Amino acid sequence: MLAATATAVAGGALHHNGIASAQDAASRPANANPGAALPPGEPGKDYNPVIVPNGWTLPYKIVDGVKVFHMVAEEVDHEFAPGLRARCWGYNGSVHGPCIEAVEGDRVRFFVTNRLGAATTVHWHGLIVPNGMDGVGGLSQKAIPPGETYAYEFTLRQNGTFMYHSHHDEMTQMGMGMVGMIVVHPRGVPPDQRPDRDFVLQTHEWAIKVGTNRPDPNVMTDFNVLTFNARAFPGTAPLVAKLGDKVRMRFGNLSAMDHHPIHLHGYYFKVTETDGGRIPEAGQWPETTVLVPVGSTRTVEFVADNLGDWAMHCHMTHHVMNQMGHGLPNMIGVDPAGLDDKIRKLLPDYMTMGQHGMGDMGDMGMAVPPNSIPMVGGKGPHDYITMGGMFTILKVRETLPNGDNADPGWYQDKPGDRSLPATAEQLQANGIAADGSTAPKPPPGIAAAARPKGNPSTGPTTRPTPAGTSPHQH
Ligand SMILES: [Cu+2]
Repeated sequence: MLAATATAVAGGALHHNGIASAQDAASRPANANPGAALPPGEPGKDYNPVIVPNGWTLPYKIVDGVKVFHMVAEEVDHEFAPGLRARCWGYNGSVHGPCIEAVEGDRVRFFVTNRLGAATTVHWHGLIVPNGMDGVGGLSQKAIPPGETYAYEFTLRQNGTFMYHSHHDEMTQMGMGMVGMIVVHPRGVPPDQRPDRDFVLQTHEWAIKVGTNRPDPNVMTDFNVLTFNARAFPGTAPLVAKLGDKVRMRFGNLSAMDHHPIHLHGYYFKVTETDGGRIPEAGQWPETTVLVPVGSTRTVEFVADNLGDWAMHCHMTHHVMNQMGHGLPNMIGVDPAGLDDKIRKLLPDYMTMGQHGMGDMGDMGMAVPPNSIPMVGGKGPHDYITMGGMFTILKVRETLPNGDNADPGWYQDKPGDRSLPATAEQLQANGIAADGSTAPKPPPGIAAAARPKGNPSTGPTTRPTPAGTSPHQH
């Protein structure tokens, strides 16, 4: 695991505030002048720049020792995945806005130009800033009118993972995409203690009705496009790492209504950071799924010591589906034979779908309506991948022949390391009947009662009570 950077940071306690300062006092060296800015931190020298899959980092210039950024709020024609575009609101021509990367102690100045038709602000979510720089429309400033440029300026007194977003008509503006990530690196971390791969991923949810080309920010529950960095699988770029790399992943969530439990296969990781700061090493707990609540960031770290193509996705199963069809009737188990014949008299191409689930929906090659994508899927090395939405792949390789962050292609596993059809010899040697008849069955009392003859849907709803129990003890 990575060194606990909080203790290694010179000037790591540029701010003190309430209970936190008492708790942190022992581990965070005090700075004599909490408001003082330090010389601008430099990439390479002070930090290893982050990787933003499908995104980018906003360049800055230095004017009189201040890092100067220029953000432009504007409409953006954005592609969520090949085949699905929408007119969103973002920053500097991208959705979401670019990642802002700086170093603790930096003095930063943001010019925000509003090219939207509506007033807007930028709020620096999680950053400790002077009240008038907090970006809450009406409360801490006048919202930036269309066509105008406002300036924000403050000193970064923390390190960690934060976010920015519009804080004016939030439901509309954030629902249209006006969010982004902020990474503030600590100072004084030796290069060998920094992560080799420092990924930034922002989760979001959108409602883009099939046939439309704008997100609907008024929707409260029916989100149908779920994204990492505003891309839905198969539109998500893989996360590439080299065997042995120290990997950090920073997740932020500014979805309207949903928390996202992000699950990584092939690894366990430690949760090392929230948007409140670095978690002391003794408190970093191991997990395979990290819940990223709305309005929060979570950072996880691990060493990439397991080769392969590893799925990483939100574990809410409706969040790994794409558009179309969440309002479908439940067809699981339906025998459509007679129905299809009747309907084909009216609609010659008609075919009932979904009686075996949604797994076949992607690779049937069905035409989908204009500007929409199949509910699931992209081509995988062995079969169709029946996932969509908030799904991506961590690719860990011994060598990266295509370059550092380029997709190395599909993983070539070793003979014997992949699930294959069982051979007759295997089945016989292990005493397994391929029809399932030799498989263990539940003990009496657990097994379901045999179905009564006749119409299964009108059979008795009560089950036999196991000996010695009453029905209320189930
Ligand atoms: Cu989710």
